[in-house]
Amino acid sequence: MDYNRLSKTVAFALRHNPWIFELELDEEGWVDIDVLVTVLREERKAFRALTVDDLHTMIATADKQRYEIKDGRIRALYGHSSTNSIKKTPAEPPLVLLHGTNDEVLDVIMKHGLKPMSRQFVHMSLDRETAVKVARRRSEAIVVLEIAAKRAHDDGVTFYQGNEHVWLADAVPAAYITVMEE
Ligand code: HQG
Repeated sequence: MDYNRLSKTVAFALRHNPWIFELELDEEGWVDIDVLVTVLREERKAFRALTVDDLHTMIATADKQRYEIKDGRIRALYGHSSTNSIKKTPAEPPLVLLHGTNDEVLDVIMKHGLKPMSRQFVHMSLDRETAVKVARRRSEAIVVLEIAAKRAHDDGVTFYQGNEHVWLADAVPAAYITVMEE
């Protein structure tokens, strides 16, 4: 089993295009794990022998905590497209969060703030290493931004926790952003 490929297919289904598999996510993004296994078996040749155990192994061996399994259901913890309206519980963020991005969009971000773009939320991380990795997906010319998360939260910006390392927000105004590393 190619767990990396499986994770990408599950992201496609649970973050971006559930309707392609005729999946109906509930408002928190959950779907019955047996239903997901059945549709992936039917719709993807590479996964025609897929089992629930494979999904557990995929999660246990992943470099990041992208999915959660609970009470026979599975969901993506972050990364959802703006077309899927996922309800998250607001939470108090740490003092500071980081966002890695590329040099080309720095000016517009420093002027207009961080926007969710094609996703439902802006994604930020607790640690520099994650922020750098996120940024390097797109470019070598990266910047790491520091978000005054606690101050933004106290001023009314809503934050949500994705997983242990990833935090989310609807948007982050420029007033809370400084360049940490360019
Ligand atoms: C940028 C992956 C112009 C933003 C990653 C980013 C992460 C703006 C891009 C997670 C902007 C959106 C999310 C503005 C933000 N003007 N550009 N006002 N505001 N941007 O992919 O944070 O491995 O939607 O800086 O590792 O890069 O798949 O977000 O460059 O955790 O689990 O617009 O997805 O996780 O890009 O990545 P994305 P992201 P997985």
